[in-house]
Amino acid sequence: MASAARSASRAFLRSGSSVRPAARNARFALPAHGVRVAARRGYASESGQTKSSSSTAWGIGFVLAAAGGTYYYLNSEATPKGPFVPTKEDYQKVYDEIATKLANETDYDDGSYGPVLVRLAWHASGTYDKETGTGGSNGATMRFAPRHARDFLEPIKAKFPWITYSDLWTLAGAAAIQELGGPTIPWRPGREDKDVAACTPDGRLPDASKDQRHIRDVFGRMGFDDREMVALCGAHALGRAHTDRSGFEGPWDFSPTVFTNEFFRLLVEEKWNQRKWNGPTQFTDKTTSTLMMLPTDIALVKDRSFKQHVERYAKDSDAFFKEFSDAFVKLLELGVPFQSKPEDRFVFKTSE
Ligand code: CCH
Repeated sequence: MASAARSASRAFLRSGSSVRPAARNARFALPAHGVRVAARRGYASESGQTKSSSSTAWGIGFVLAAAGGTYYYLNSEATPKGPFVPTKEDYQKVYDEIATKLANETDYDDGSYGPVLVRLAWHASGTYDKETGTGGSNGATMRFAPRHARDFLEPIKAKFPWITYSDLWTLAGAAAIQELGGPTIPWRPGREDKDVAACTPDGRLPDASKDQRHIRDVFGRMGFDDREMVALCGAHALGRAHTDRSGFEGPWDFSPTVFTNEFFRLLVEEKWNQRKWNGPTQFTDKTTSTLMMLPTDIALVKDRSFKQHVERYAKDSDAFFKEFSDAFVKLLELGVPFQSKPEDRFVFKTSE
């Protein structure tokens, strides 16, 4: 049944949607990479001490200078040429690399790694606590960054070693939203990678089996209001739940690799029944029984204040795109001590 939704999603993609080529094959066809320790927080291991061994050419190495992650180009005598200060164009190159890889590697899940990259950016950022100023994307301190997303990004980190993991993870989330047909996500660099001591305690991310009070507690702790909470949850238009990850199963709509307001339309227009199965409580649509909603998703229409935004976004895709973009930009910047100003954010060019 879930495969019906998957086929529909691919058909949607094939039907001339603005986005990615259709998937070739089923999900989980990804080669079984081992968990790479370096991907976890290996920033201390890669650059440093790299010296060119070539006596004929200028060797270029990168040295991680101090905890800030500033890279220095070295010549063959290992004399610093000065800090490498990446420009907007350098970050656009990282964006382009992510976009190309997303377009080429369609043999995963519903045909795109985009959704899992969005989830990585959200989880990296969603640990923020406005009272203590702890958590957030600064630090790349996520201990359980999804393996698929990390493995996808590791070659990009290797190609652009000057970018911090925490900048890369958030940039990838912004790129995925744009590449999957969503709104522009202005983004700026400035996150540093930190070591394990900066990890926040577990339990800061939301628990899908809970209700509206829990959503308000968790997102309120990050500093979001009701409108922003609902807008952010609209990211569930993308991707699916996996029994081997969260225990839940299935996509939220028929086009899980295209960013739309379908999540809200279906929440309002479809009838959602509790699924009878040997798994955690989740809901399934009456019409096809192929889609799903989490208890926290259903809480968005049970709560009066949340529901008014769900209904608004269901009717007005432009409003959703705009308000999602604003809230997602805010999410990715929580707790980051930027040197730059909000008006200095980069607007990346989406691939053709
Ligand atoms: Fe989410 N999310 N999310 N979510 N999420 C899951 C998957 C995705 C909750 C629970 C889950 C946001 C908010 C919430 C994505 C983006 C966002 C899954 C299935 C659960 C469970 C994981 C699995 O099994 O693979 C809960 C609870 C909340 C809030 O209360 C927010 C905010 C965002 C982004 C802005 C995306 C994308 C996915 C799909 C991932 C994939 O692998 O396809």
